[in-house]
Amino acid sequence: MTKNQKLLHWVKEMADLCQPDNIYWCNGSEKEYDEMAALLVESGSFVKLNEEKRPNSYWCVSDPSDVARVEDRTYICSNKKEDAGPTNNWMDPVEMKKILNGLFAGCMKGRTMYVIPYSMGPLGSKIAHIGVELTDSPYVVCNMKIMTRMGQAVLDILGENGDFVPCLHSVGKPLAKGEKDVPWPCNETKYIVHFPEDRSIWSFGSGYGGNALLGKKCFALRIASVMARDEGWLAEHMLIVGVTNPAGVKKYFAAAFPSACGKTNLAMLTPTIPGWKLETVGDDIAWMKFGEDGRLYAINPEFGFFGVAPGTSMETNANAMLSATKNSIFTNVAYTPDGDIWWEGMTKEKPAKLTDWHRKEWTPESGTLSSHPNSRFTAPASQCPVIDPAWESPEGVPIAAILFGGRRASYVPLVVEAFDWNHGVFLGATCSSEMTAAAVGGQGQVRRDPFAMLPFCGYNMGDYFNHWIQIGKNHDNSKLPKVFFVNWFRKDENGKFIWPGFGDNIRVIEWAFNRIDGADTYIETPKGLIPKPGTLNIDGLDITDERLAKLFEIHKDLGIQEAENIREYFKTFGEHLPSELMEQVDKKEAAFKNM
Ligand code: SAT
Ligand code: MN
Repeated sequence: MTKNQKLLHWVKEMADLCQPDNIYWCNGSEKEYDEMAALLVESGSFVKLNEEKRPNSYWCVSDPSDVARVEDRTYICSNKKEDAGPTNNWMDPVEMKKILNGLFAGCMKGRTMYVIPYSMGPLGSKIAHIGVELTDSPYVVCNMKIMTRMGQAVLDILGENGDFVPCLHSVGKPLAKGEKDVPWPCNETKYIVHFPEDRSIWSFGSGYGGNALLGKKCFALRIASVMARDEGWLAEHMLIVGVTNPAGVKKYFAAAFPSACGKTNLAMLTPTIPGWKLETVGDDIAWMKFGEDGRLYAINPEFGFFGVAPGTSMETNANAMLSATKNSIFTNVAYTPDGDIWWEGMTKEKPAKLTDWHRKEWTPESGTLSSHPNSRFTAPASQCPVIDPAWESPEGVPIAAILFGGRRASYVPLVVEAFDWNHGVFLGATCSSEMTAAAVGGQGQVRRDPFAMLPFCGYNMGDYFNHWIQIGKNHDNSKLPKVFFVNWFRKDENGKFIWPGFGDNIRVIEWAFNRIDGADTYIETPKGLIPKPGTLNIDGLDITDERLAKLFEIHKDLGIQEAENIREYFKTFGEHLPSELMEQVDKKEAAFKNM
């Protein structure tokens, strides 16, 4: 248990508000997990998978209305609207607290309030931070057990006076006396609210993913980005990988990509070129603080993967598949007659019969998707076959390079290296992706997603850009990571991808790896440094020099046009935009004009 007065007071206060029937403090043991899962099986929320096929694993489907993060219901309630900035929803914190106090009053009646003390990052690491989530969802408890280090060990570290981020969560469905629960309780009304000045989180009405597992996007990105700004570090939406070259030299990379750009695949990539090795530290979030040697050290604050299931297969990402062979939870995928799970893309051949994510019988003739496009596996990171030996190191791993990426069919080269730190910040700030036909906004339209942080920055994005600029001003630039921008998705005039992608992306990483050591393998362009012809390793690839050149083609007119588009985009941040970034636009435009 705990003697932490702040925690004890807060739990009491929240229990008085939410009025649960019981309060249960999670100890984090396996026994507790099994009991919680058994409870969920009994209530019809979980189905235990065939023990021989997938040991200690469960299938679960959500309410069809509660399937993804709700960005339009997500708020940053800073005292001043300006501090939330133009990219976040804002409401006055006093107003919002009134609304929330109303919604949370009595919202846990008939349920148990679970207290989940959790550490984001290895226990006791100087880079880690502690949160405590109060929730009335045993599904959340089970997922938090996989996604974070949780339980009594965290309370021990918290001690009597330690600080934590309070995270209150309710599915928002109190039970009347004798009322039978539904398998996936939730509420039509949803609020995912962050108070950056209090460093607290209130989430109501959803039980799914980032809405409910509050350690992830809510704490590790939105609240942590504010902490990082105030304390001089970085909380980023980045994977972390260790890359070892054939000579046995190892370097760590962090990388930020908007969604649907192959981030999870890169995090667990199987290299196609001999002698190269890639190991996973994290697949989604990086916390980076400066070490005494002036270098930036990163931890993965998470303990598991909450990965998108559809499209994941032994061909596209064997390491993700192998991570989820046991001790995992599957949400909104399909259930097979022999007690296992399946999703679109897992195997070439579709199973003859399934139970789909609506719990309806499904056959290939059904003409519907058996699994929701945002269906997920929750799997322990320790089960990843290529997990990095240092992934739990409390000191973190030294980051040698940062990659930004996007999905752009034209114009953006396969890889460019930033001229310097500020240019790197510019590349991060201008991250963008073309939307696919399925997404609102229309095909080909470019959506800016700076640093892949658009829905995850807990303060004014202009100030966030400035925080990155200040990092460069306040630190020895020779020790800062080198910055690169990559685009695996350039297409030819027939709409076909030019670059093979997947495991062959290691070739781009090889070039970057050697550039970190100062290899003379670049030429300068207005967009940045690109590989000198002949220096990108294409051994064994079926690609002509002509097609390769297409991957790096730049156009004067498009360059000038893009500079103008970025200038307009930057203006949306008004006075919060650091002048250094406008200077970058001017430089880029001038370089293109001189081309
Ligand atoms: O639902 S989560 O926010 O946890 C995952 C994601 O959207 O990337
Ligand atoms: Mn993510």
